[in-house]
Amino acid sequence: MIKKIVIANRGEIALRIQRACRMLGIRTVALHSEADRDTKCVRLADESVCIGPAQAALSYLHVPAVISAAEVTDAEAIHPGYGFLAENADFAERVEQSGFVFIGPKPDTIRLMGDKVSAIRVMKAAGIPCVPGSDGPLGDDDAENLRVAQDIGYPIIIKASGGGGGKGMRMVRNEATLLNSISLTRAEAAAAFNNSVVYMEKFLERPRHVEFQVLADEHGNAIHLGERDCSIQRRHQKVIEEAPAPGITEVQRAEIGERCAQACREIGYRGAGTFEFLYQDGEFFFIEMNTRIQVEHPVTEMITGVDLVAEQIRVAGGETLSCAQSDIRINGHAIECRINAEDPQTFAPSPGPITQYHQPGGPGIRMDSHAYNGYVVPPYYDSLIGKLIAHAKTRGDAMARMRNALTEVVIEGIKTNIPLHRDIMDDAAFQRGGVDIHHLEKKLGL
Ligand code: MV4
Repeated sequence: MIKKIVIANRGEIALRIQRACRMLGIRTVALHSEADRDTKCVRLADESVCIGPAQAALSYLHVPAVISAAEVTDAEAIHPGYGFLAENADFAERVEQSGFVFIGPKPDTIRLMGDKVSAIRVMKAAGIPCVPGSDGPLGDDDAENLRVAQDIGYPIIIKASGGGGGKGMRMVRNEATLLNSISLTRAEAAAAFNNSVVYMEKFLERPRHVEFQVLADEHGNAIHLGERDCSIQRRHQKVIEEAPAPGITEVQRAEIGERCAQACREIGYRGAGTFEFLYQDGEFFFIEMNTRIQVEHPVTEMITGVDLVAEQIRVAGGETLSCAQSDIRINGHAIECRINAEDPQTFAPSPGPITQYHQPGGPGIRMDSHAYNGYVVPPYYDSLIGKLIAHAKTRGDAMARMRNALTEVVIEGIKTNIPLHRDIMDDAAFQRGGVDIHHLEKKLGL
């Protein structure tokens, strides 16, 4: 049994992890930088440790400082949250070598999924539908690469195996630019990820981003919790997510979801995970797997009633999942708006003191935020200051509750993207549901 957990993160997710710990009767150690002393997570923790200066590289990303904090507080486990060290296999390995539980998958699983070529290879072998592509790394044979692209059919996309989340990709419309694009992507990948391996996929022109949530324990149990639609994004930053994904049938959900759960059993997956798909013309195409708890996990929690962070902690401690697939029912619809401290027009970060803060409420409203009256948003980290989640029986009612909550919420002193969220709730195509990944950028005129 885990009795004390180090929370190696900040912001809203640190608070979310702390709440799950309290539900499980686990004591918490809040790690923080010098810039995050006056935070709710630090105030509410049983213990706290300052691990370094404001810059993340010297605090939240500083592996020896994080592990030392676990040692001096005599904790059993480390929860990495998302971002920072969450998908760093070397960190997970050092956590285990130091005698602590890493709350996440095995280091080798993180490493396997971090390499996109190997992730696609294992998922294809496990029966997950993938994008037609090179089925492995591209070699140095120009004629062969031209042939591979010809067989797939243009347009194609070159991706770095060490990339992901939008970094290290290049779209190619015809064979005139193929070889040059491969060289450029290779060089960028070598510089950015210290890994020059690239691969090729058919480029999908108008996909939606639909991802499946899974949970697995060390005893061979794995379940899926349905899917989320994350297509409302700008420059690879998600803005709004919802669950279930509009238009996905129960049959599709059961089929793809069960394949994801089966893949987890086959690879010995442990903890929470997400299978990312592109969805176009009624078909799912796997692109990547995330091995962390995700920002948008609350929409899945709202429609399933499962506490995903608590399940992560339970299975990390060697317990079995608290629910079987037959216990999972999709109940209604949930939408999440990411509230960022940024200019709603230019998207420039807007750090500084919050002079007035009032959270919205009412039936079906949840706000996950570390902000409070007088909180100063530091300039050193991402600009996410909260997540507003609306849940209701139908998608239309969830949108109505969201619109109310967006009217009710007060955040003054800094700029936020709340006006953008109000615009999107009033967008006719968003209201119909099922817009593609380009919709928001087109609407914004980018
Ligand atoms: C693609 C694609 C079209 N076709 N792959 C971008 C992030 C990374 N996770 C994968 N990405 C894409 N891969 C093929 N074969 C279009 C994107 C893409 C995208 C995907 C999901 C969410 C937003 C996106 C924005 C631009 C491009």
